[in-house]
Amino acid sequence: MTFTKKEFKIEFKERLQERFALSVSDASSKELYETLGKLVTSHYSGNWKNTRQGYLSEKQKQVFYFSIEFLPGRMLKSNLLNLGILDVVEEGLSDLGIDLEDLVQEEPDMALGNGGLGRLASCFMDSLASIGMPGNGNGIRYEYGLFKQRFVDGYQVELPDEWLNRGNIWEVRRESKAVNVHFGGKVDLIEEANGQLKPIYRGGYSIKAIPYDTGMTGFENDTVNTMRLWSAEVTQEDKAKFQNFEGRQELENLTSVLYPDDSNEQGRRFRLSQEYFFVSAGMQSIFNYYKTLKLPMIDMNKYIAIHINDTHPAMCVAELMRLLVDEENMSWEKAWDVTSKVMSYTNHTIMSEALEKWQSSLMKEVCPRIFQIIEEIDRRYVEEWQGVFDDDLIKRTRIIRHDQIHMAHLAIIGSHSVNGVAKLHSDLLKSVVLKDFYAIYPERFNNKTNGIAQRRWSQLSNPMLSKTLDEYIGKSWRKDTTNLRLLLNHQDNNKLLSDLEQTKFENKKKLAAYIKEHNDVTVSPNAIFDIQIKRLHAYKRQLMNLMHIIKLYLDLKENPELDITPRVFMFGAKAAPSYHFAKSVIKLINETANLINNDLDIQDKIKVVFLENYNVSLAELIIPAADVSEQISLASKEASGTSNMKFMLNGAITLATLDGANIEIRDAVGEENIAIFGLTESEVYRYYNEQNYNSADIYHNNPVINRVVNAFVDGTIPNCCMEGQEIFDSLITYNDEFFVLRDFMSYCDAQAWIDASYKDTKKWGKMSLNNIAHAGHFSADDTVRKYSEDIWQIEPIRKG
Ligand code: 26Q
Repeated sequence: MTFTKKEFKIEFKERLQERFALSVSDASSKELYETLGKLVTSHYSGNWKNTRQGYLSEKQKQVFYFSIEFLPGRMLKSNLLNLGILDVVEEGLSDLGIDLEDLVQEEPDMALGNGGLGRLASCFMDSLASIGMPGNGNGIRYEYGLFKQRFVDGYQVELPDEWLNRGNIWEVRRESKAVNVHFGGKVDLIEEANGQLKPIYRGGYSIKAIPYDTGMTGFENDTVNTMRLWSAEVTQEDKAKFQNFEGRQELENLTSVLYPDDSNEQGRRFRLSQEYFFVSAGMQSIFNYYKTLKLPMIDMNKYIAIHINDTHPAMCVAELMRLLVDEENMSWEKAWDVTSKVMSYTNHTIMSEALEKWQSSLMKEVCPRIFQIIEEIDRRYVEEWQGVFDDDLIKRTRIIRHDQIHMAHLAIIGSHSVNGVAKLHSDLLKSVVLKDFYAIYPERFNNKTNGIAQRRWSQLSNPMLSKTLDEYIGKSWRKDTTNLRLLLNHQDNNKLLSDLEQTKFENKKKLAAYIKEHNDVTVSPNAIFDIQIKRLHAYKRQLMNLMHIIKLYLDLKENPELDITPRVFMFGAKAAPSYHFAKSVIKLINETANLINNDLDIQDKIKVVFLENYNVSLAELIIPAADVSEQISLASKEASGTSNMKFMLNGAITLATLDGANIEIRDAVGEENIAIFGLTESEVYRYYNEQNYNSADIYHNNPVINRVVNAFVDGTIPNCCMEGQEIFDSLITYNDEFFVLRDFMSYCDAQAWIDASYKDTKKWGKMSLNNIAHAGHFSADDTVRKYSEDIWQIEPIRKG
């Protein structure tokens, strides 16, 4: 279904009148946005219905992607693009005197995630629909998304993200599909005549789970899949029942807030309840769907695949067992066979503190039947392998150990596939993190390197670059980004190189204007825009970036005539509210920015900007304007990274360690088009094995490092005595966990290479072109195709 510009204008005006009794000139941006939103949803609602009915009538195998986070950002433009009406609408609105961008700004970011993992889930939703795969999302509809970040006196302050305040035009509340999720109480097992154990529930309470569905439109293909997010509601009746229950307040607020920690935070009862809530609600709704197909339960794996995105939904394994054994009276053995064929699991982290564990006693309280089932899975696991593998191996890999439930173990034991998110990461899973499991189930392990929704990160966020590309290589890259390779035929086309440079310059001007408005700092678009945007984490080493900035500052103070290419260092990062170290780094960066930006000696050669409240929409403004992409985690720590892929697609040069997907980026663009530095993963592990890293030695023996580290404690950076001391201690007293000092000189060399290379405009332009040309490697469409073939065994939609 499509329309001409004329038809669009008529329909738009009619809808505006119908809904608000207004004409264009009287309407506010918000009213215009809502009108356009409704027009868009009505535009795809027919295909949404048809897609769902098609799956049903064809009984197609579908995947359900369980993720405790989704991070779609804004959806208006993405939907317009996918429906093939972006240009018509933009022009039509312009005829009416409306700037589409103004309406876009009215949409709050849907920020129901912390970072990479949630954004990946949303890129996958886009890609599943765009390649026409039967794929659904299942998650939580948090009333408050990730906190809004403000800086007060250089410190991070968190404010609630009230994204639903003004309504959400994309969601549909489906009261009729509500289910109850049972919490607490006691469960007795009674043996029945046939020997099966039947659970009898005593006490506890149910919480009503209401699904809110959002249509996920595919790119120009009539497919509209569903992302289903669950909201908890406690009825008046329930409230009366649990008057005295101490956790009642909590339960009422079960889906209020997203936990703002992207690792580390463990053991909170409330988080466990959130996990069981969306797992149980999602599994029940899949079960209800499957029953309408009237197929044998034992065949479920032929029609349903369930994906566990990190361990947060790992209870899916036990919940499916519960439904099959308790509700459908299937034997344990048969149910287990079905369950492990249905489930698959992705690991996103190697940081041991992020591996989820729960106290047995807590799980027993929150979901007693699930705890029993996990105990039984654990018991049978031990029984199965006793005598086959040695006892120590079994002990290390069993699910319950020292009264703790290891969620990754549950996910692996209950799945037929376990994958990492970049080649190096998947290798490390096999050789280090999940080595024991690799010995037991080698056939389950595989790699699926992450990818990005390339249409969003090029066509939508960088229309100027997109137009330039069209001019030289045609439009085929818009559907298939491997065609970006056609650019390689134009490497020596000076006109193209200068056009690319010009688009970058225009994007930098846009970002400079934003910075002027929000940070009141003037930055020149002629300077190198050097950018690090990601969660603030010690392993990501924003601190090393800061130390290099301090070094440049001290060098310039000593010799103001120093010839360096003007550079703007930019940061965007939220710190988990309880992550002390990360918050100190934010304060230090802000104070350093203040110091440098206001020091006349520096003559604008360097500027430092910390962009407040980094989110998906801000990323869409920042990435097109980047010259340098900072990907400087300690080798082996970043599972993959995905912003690295977005920067590359927008022509930034990657400055990176050989970590995560950076390695595959280097392989794609070639060594001459990337700046690599630092320890390799094997060198890092050698230090671990030999336990001979000593940061104090480096500090005492290297005068450059000595001077920079001292700047944290000698008053060079004003107003952060305490924070400076903490950082100093982390580096020297606590032996620099992430080898910042070890990699620092090598990082400075790489930065010097960037400085020199940028001066050679042609060389830089060619490097940039090469990065764009090879970015097709990292398309989420391809990644999802591989998941579909190798793991989920699903096929593109059959049109009935
Ligand atoms: C765990 C327990 C309790 C509370 C919170 C958590 C928690 C929440 C979020 C643990 C981890 C996360 C998120 C992890 C994440 O975003 N990982 C990133 O995943 C990306 C997509 O695969 C990778 O590109 C990144 O390298 C990885 O850091």
